[in-house]
Amino acid sequence: MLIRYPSDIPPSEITSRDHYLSRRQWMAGAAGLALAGLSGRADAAALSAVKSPLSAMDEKLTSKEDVTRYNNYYEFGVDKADPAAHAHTLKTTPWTVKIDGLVGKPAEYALEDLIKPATLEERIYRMRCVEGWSMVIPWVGFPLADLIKRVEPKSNAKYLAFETVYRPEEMVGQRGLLPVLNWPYVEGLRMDEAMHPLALLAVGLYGETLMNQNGAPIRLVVPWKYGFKGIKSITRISFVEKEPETSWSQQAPGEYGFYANVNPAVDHPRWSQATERRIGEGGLFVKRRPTLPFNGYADQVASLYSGMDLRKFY
Ligand SMILES: Nc1nc2c(c(=O)[nH]1)N[C@H]1C(S)=C(S)[C@@H](COP(=O)(O)O)O[C@H]1N2
Ligand SMILES: [Mo]
Repeated sequence: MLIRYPSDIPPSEITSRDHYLSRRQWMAGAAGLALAGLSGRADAAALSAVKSPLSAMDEKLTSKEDVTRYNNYYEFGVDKADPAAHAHTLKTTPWTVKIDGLVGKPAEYALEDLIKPATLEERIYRMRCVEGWSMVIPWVGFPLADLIKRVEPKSNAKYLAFETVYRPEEMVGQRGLLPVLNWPYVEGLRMDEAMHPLALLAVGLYGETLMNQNGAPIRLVVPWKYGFKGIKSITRISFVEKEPETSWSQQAPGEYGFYANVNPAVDHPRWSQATERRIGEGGLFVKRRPTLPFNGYADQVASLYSGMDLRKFY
């Protein structure tokens, strides 16, 4: 996000989706659990999910095309079209997530075993990127809090540290001599943020398993924070005592903080955060929308930060 401001992808740059999207195979092993089975398409599997009262009901969904072709996933390149073009090289079967640190049940968990006990929900959330654009995405996932409770955190576990897979041989953007970020991509949440019912581990969107460009097979979604907190393709979650490092604040500490709550009153040093462009609302005369405190989730989350100076803890 430091690099450039790509415009919308011209249709001529969009390659056939079926051509490069990888087959979702982990579903086969997990079928019959919370899952409806294969959809018959080569690249994704249908997921059954219950509707959630936590969904934003009054928003028009961003098209699936935009959600899956206009992405930030720097492990596959810095242009918005790069992840859709290059992410098929990531092998997501089998997949494990290492859970370690201050927990009663540390282990290297198979993805299926993390999903099996969960009830998958559809959660329609606004997503606001720190670059000044937004989308509305129907995720499928389960509350991060459910997973946290299952692994029995110790009382001195104050934060969660997340890590994306590090596989330069499968991720073209991790191979450069001048890395854009310190790989692997890392993120973190305070324990009370992680336990908040809105914090979601997503395994799908639009009723199907995640495509690689959206962070398959499992990624974080924290709708009241800037999009970069939503770390993709998670391989490790550590329970720790101290605030963990995060990739974007390592890269530019004056521009990206640990908290990264959506806040129209605190501008990025190089641009305003007061308004946003909703992806898909094209046209010459379409106005930018006002950005809402905590991305419109203030009623639910503002109390997490009472007494904190949000200009200091941006
Ligand atoms: N591992 C990893 N996770 C990441 C990113 C990234 O570059 N690498 N980009 C972040 C940013 S800036 C945004 S806005 C969202 C975009 O998610 P989407 O492409 O699924 O819409 O993913 C976030 N998660
Ligand atoms: Mo972002």
